[in-house]
Amino acid sequence: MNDRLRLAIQKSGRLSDRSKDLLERAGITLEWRSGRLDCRALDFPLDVMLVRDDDIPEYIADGSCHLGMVGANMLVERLDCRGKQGRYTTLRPLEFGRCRLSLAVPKDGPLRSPRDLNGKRIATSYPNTVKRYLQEQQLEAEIIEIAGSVEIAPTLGIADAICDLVSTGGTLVSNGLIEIATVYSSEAVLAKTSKPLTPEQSVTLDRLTTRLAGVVRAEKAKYIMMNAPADAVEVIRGLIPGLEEPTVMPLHSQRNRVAIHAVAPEPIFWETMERLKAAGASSILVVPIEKIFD
Ligand code: PRT
Ligand code: ZN
Repeated sequence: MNDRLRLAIQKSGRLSDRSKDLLERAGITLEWRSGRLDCRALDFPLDVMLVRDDDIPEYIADGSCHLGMVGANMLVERLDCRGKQGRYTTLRPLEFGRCRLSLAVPKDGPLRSPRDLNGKRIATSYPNTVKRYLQEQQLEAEIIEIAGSVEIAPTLGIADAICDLVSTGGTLVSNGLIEIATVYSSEAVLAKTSKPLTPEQSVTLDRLTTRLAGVVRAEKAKYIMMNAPADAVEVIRGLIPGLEEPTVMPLHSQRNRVAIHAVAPEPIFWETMERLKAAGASSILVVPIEKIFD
């Protein structure tokens, strides 16, 4: 069968639940059988492979998987920094798995900036990305490659600094480390192989990306409705970030007021609601959107 697409997602870890959830919300039913690392979608020409996140970039690059949901950090480390950036394209960010690859040093030590790392040792699981950063910054430091628990390296005396992923920053604090520079900002993305797809697979890919885009955009977007003075419509449009054409309808009983309905692409915060009210809006409703299909 050459019409089915093969998608790699992380088997277990920080990205796996969100990846499965996205597929499910895109209307793709997967029946996971215990012990099996591949799964055929029941109602869509898609097969999903459960693998380690480290392996996803190479599967995409060699075309053994057409698609992958993976941290952009991993694509940079495994492909871009090895001159293989042409082997894939990033189709879209997935709005989860946000983190940054940061340089960190002992809080109580003498190192304070990337310049101080000249001649020092940096422990990391991202040696290629760190090497590229050092070259760009014209710094010379020794890279100590460690598979995991990188934060312990300075305490063990095997490195002077670390370069690791940070999300809340809690792990750095617990290990007496502070960030001194961001090397790369990352989030999970949908990436596609550069190897050619069959016409059937291309059609499936279009359907899949449209659905995923609909789910990802809907997650952030809100539907907002309110009544407002007719002459405040332009002010109100300016108060809602990214708002495109709102629908403006006359109110049956109040001639100088209108109903405004619109899709807001970003979340609506309480501060915005307060500003809308100050501009004369009333009965402001903000409701979640399940899917967007353009
Ligand atoms: O078994 P497998 O190889 O598939 O999984 P893994 O253990 O290597 O990866 P996993 O699940 O930890 O991470 C997968 C991806 O999640 C990463 O490649 C990133 O794209 C993304 N991600 C987002 C993170 C984090 N946030 C994160 N905080 N990956 C790892 N961390 C770790 C970090 O290494 C550090 O140890 O969490 C710790 C720091 O967290 P905070 O919140 O204390 O700052
Ligand atoms: Zn991994």
